[in-house]
Amino acid sequence: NPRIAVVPGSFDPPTFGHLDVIRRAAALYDELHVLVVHNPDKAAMLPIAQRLALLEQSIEEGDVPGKVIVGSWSVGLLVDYAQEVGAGVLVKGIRSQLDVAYETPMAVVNRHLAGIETVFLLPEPSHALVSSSLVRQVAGLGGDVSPYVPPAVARFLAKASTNDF
Ligand code: COD
Repeated sequence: NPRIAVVPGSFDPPTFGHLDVIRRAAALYDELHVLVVHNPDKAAMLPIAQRLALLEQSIEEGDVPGKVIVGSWSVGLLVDYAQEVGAGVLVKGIRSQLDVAYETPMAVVNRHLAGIETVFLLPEPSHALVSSSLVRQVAGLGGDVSPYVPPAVARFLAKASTNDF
């Protein structure tokens, strides 16, 4: 049986932190579904379709090895998607105690709901401080975000900085 995992996130926008988790998860599983999920707790900057396009470009430009499928999910439980594609594992990145506190109850619920395990990866230290919210803030104020995001995202944000999203 192929080992299939889902890497869910808001990816608003994708960052080097995300790409690090995706690349390392891709090395652990036969098939990886990177899934843009609407997070009702967060006010979005980019529409889902734009995040999908930027993720696809970032994964391609980043030469992520293995079978990586990019998709989005906005109706129903995340574990419904996982079961639909035959994934037994969710992979998430843990930057700090805050991430542990946020992810722990979801991991327990997802295991109870569907027997889906959550695997946590610790970030590469050089990317551990990067977050989409930081990138949104710097980009919104006209700053250079290229140290924090893949080139495709940096290009998009530089072009979009004079417009509204
Ligand atoms: N280094 C390492 N990991 C990172 C970094 C970094 N610099 N930045 C982000 N990450 C990790 C995050 O910890 C997370 O694991 C992932 O990358 C995505 O991060 P974000 O910020 O893009 O996405 P979130 O945290 O807003 O996404 C949360 C989900 C939408 C995935 C979450 O809310 C979820 O799992 N929802 C499930 C909905 C559901 O089914 N609910 C019912 C049962 S709980």
